[in-house]
Parts: sequence; structure tokens; C-alpha cells
Amino acid sequence: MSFADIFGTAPDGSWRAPGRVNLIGEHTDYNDGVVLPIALPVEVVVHASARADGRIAVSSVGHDAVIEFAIDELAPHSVDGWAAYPAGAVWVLRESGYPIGGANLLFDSDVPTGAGLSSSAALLCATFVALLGLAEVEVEPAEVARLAQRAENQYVGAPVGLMDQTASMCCTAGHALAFDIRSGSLDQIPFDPSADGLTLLVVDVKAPHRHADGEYAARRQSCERAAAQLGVPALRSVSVDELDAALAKLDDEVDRRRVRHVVTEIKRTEDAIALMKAGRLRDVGPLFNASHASLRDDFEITVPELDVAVDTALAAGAVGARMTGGGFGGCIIALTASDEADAVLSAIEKAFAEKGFAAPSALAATPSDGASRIN
Ligand code: GAF
Repeated sequence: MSFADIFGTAPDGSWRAPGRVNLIGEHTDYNDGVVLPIALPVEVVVHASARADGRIAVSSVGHDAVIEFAIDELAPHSVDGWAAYPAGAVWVLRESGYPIGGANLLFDSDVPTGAGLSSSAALLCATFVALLGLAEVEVEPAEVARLAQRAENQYVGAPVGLMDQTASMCCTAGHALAFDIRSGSLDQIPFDPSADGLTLLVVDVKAPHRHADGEYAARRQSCERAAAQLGVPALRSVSVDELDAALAKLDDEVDRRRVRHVVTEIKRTEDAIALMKAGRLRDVGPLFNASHASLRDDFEITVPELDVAVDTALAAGAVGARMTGGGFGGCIIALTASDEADAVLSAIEKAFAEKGFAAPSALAATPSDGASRIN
């Protein structure tokens, strides 16, 4: 059904916010570290119209049910299911004193869910830009990202970092976004693999997420516990040169492995950014491989599908491959020579069929623009 069929009027405007894939810098954002995402050409689109009664109605294309709530009555967790995300955005805007009014919102998304490509951050950011747009309130994209993180942390209850929302708001076409969480700096790094004869494959391994929420929270707690024991505000404060001394001060063997991942991953991310700035994208490949090994062995967030996809991509000639996103399923990225990309993908498909895994699917990794108004 169209917007007019559902809400009885035409929309006042339409806005969009993309999903993302992270090149490197995994589980570093909530440690004050550095990340390097690109926005993908998949997005949440929201068509919106203002209404005068202080109520928000949300629906999504293909699911004609309308979920409605009063702005005044929202409290954390008061709306559940997918509508918790737009409700969380409304709640944060209200709590932060933004003068937003009632609205009808119809969402349409081609961001795969459960693939670790930030469908929830895209949903949140699309809601924020639509509601702020309807109210004609200008807010810096990086600030919208912080509001979206607050919605996810405090309304939905997911203890995520700031990477996904910032990618959805601040990325630009043709670039990867080097985001230093501690300093807040946002550096747009030209990213055009095809100029080097390379292709970035994003492969959804279609593994069911296994305990992803609880495991994510446990990783974050481990990092925060270790930082407290080391007397630093966040693990970013530990450099690779200080790593051995820091590890010797930690009692818990599991925490030691988590710290080793975070500290070495921040260094790999800084090195990858320097290589990309120097136009040496191919040399980033080994950093991808080391990142995957660290996420598998020290952070322990891979699953067999992710490991098989990475190992198969490398055996088939990829110059680098790693899992990307929160882990426990989702996607891998593989940097390959463009004329070998099809062979790498076929090798992964063959290996998955042999193992009895679900068939994987590939996405185009064209670096795209962050959230915007469409019309
Ligand atoms: C998820 C989280 F939402 C991000 O904040 C980040 O921690 C990521 O996992 C891991 O790098 O996408």
C-alpha cells in the first residue's frame, strides 16, 4: 500500500539513511579507538508527513500494520519490535528538548537485516533526519549520530558504540570515513579500489546470529573492566608498545585476550589509514588478515561460516579478508584483484555447499553518501 493509502495524505517529504560496512577497526569504537567504515548503496527510506496531534504512526512497506504512540507517553522500552527504533529516536529528541511534532512515517528498506550491515542504525538515522527535517531543525550530522547512539543505548537497550550511526550520517561517496572516537575527528579518505584494479567483496555468510546481543555486552564489559584495572579511561590509552606491561597487570586470562585484540586492532586501523592515504590499498590486505585472526582467536567472535569464508577467499587469491561488524554471523569483506573477484566468490559458494552451510550472497561495496533528504 502507498503512503496515501495508509495515512490518507501525500507525504511532505522523503529521507534516506544507508547501511555500512567497516573496513577495519572492529570493537574499537566503545574503547575510544578508530574505525574505518564506508556507507553502502543499501538504505532505509522514510516517507513522512507532519500531524498536529502529538502522535507518531509508523508502518513499513510490505507490512501494512500501523503502530501508533503518543510522543508524551514514551519511556525507554515502551515500544518493542522494529518500531522501538523510531520510538527511541522520538524519545531522544523529546528528552533533548528538540521541538518535534507528530508525524506519519512509512519505512522502506533494502538493508539486509541480521547481516551486520547496520540496518538498525540506518533505521534510527532515517527517523532522525525525517523528524528534524519536518520540524525544519538543523543539527550537525555527527550530533545526530550521537543522538541515534543514545536511542539505541538508552531506549532500545543495546550497548553499541558510535561507529554505525556516524557512518550512516557522515560517510561520503567515494570515501572511507576514518573516525577517531576519542578526538571526534572525521577524515574522508578517498577509497576507489577499482583504480588499483581491486574489488571489495562483501559476502553475507547467512549464519544465524548466535547469542550476539549478550556476547557483545560481555565483550564490552571485559574491555571496561580491564581499562578500570589498568587505571585508564579506555583501552585507547594503551599503546602497542605498552601492551605487554598492561597484560602483565591483568588477572583474568580472558580479559587479557580481549585487550590484546583491541590494542592491536587500533594500531592496525591506524596503519591501514596511513597506507590508504599513501595510495597503497593493496598493502592493507595483510592487516585485514591479522584483524580476522585477532577477532577469531583473541576476541572470539567469529563462527565457522565466517572463518571458512575468509580462509577460502585467501586460498582463492584474495589479497586480504576479514569478518566485519559485531561478529557471531554477518559478513566478511575480501579485497581481491577485480579479475579474480568472481572466482573468489565461486570458491566461497563451493566451500559453503560442501560444508552444508546456507548459500552466501554478495553485495556491491560502492562507497556511498550518508543520510540525506530525497525530496
Ligand atoms: C556493532 C556495533 F553497533 C558497533 O558500535 C561496533 O562496536 C561494531 O559492532 C563492532 O566494531 O556494529
